[in-house]
Amino acid sequence: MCGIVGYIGKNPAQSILIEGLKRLEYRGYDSAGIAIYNQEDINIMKTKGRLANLEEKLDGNHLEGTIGIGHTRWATHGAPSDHNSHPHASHNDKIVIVHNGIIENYMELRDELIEKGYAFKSETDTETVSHLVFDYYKESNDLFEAVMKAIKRLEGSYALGVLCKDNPEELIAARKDSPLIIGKGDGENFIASDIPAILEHTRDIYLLENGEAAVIKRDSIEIFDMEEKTVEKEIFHVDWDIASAEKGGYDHFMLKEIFEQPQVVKDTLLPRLTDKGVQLDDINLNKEDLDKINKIYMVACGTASYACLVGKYLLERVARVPVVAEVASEFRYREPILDENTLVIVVSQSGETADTLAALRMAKDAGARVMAVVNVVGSSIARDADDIFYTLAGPEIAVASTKAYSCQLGAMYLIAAHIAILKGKMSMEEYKELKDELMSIPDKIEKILDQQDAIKTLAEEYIAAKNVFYIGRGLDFAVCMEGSLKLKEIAYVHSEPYAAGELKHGPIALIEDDTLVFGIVTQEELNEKTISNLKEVKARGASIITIALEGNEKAKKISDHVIYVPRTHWMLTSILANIPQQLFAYYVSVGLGHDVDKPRNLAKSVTVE
Ligand code: HGA
Repeated sequence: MCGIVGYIGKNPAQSILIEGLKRLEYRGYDSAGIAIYNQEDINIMKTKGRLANLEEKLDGNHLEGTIGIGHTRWATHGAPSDHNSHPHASHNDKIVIVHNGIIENYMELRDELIEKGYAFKSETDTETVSHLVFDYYKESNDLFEAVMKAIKRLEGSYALGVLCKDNPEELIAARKDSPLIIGKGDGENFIASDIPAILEHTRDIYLLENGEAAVIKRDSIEIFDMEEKTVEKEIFHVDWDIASAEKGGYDHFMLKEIFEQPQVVKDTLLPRLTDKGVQLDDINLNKEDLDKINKIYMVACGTASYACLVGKYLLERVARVPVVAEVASEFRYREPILDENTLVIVVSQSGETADTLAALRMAKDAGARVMAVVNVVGSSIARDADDIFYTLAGPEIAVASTKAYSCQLGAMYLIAAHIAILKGKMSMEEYKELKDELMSIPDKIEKILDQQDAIKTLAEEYIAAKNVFYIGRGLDFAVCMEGSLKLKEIAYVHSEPYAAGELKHGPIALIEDDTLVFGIVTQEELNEKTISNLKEVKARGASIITIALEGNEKAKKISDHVIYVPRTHWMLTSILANIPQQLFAYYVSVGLGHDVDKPRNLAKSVTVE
């Protein structure tokens, strides 16, 4: 997530840090800051907002020094604000750090440190790390040792850059599950969360692996593993240009984001799964509140509205409460029946979607309780909702949503389980079974991504398709909706999603020789029905690609091609079945020569009606 840049060398650090952060702006951020050591103090300047705001603050307050760290923040814990911006200092400014990632056990660590007398200035998870490093540092006065001790206590993900007031000659870096690289220069070295930040200065890079840390001086870089044993690393010489470096070597942001899904889904799900149930920190809805709720509306726009559809199917089935899923632009104008016994769940990646925000405000005015599922901390929807579920997808750059949608589905699974448990409709045994499966979802996504080449070949085979149908039943119908939208929005191919049983009520008239039909077949009790519908279109000349659970021989038999996804709990198949659809739409779009990341007529955040 977002950006880290660090420098140790002979040149003024400020401009190197600011220019490096500018190279990371494409990743999205809400605040920025730098810390520079001037041989006496580590001076920090940070601010909410754009890098231009930081530059304004630095104008006339230039930070002197040749060693420093910089950060662009995309808030995950604590709203975007000056005091939540990085760098974060320990209580006497001795240790100063920048961090990308999420410290999952920060609450426990924070309590422990408060008990020891440390005072916190921010709401971030990151500040815990600066106090923790200091706490170890004061025992030994050895910065590297203190960082190693601290990171051994951290659960979650981190890329860290650490400075210490007593050590003007070194910069410490460490990473786990958040990217961090080291750039090797001549009498100067760099750290960065991504290559473009330092490409102007060096093309010789060490790629830090998970669990590695480094002591970086002007003339040396030493890399260690968690046992503090030296790691010998090959230099990676970068010959990409800046544009492809921004995409991490992928051709498009969309593909990069598709491949980030195992990690972001893990970030969204795992910290919330405890043995006692789902732990949702920003949701205060309790059993008593739920007993009063007699209806749930799930409201969103576009892709997020398909997450709502999945939410509706799950909540009704497992929590036994009536749910209406609806697009916000309709909901807000049709005078739905809302009162204090209604729960409205709104879903929005940006948290600024105009229709969804209007629906939220209307629901609140009518006395309903509003829960929001959003990706952007501190966004308008997050601020106005009573309960919040933050998806932890990180900034999504491609206009067409992929990783944010998968995290929204993750949110639906957890919210459905949480409400079902509170209402006494899901037993602990049932939850445990679901939890085990949820924990394996990131690896299963990885397995589907391994089929990238086969899906690319399929996309090439059907690149000339003019009309594509997606059919499925139940939860698979929601998968169809998203698959069809993705193909429309990035490949500009006309496609229709249909509940498989509806086909014969009209649209089957459109099926002719070689019409491409996707069959989504992951719901065991509905498989036979959907397969019958696929037979009907086959008989009329259609070509069929089926997305089915591993081992479904019947689906394979009636299809021209089958894409298998790993078996999982019935509630969770949509997140897996959707991944091949993303890759298919992506490769059709690439094959047709479209601007994948910025499709025509579309905007990332729809802040107008
Ligand atoms: N969790 C930290 C860091 C988030 C991040 O990686 N931003 O770029 C926070 O919320 O400050």
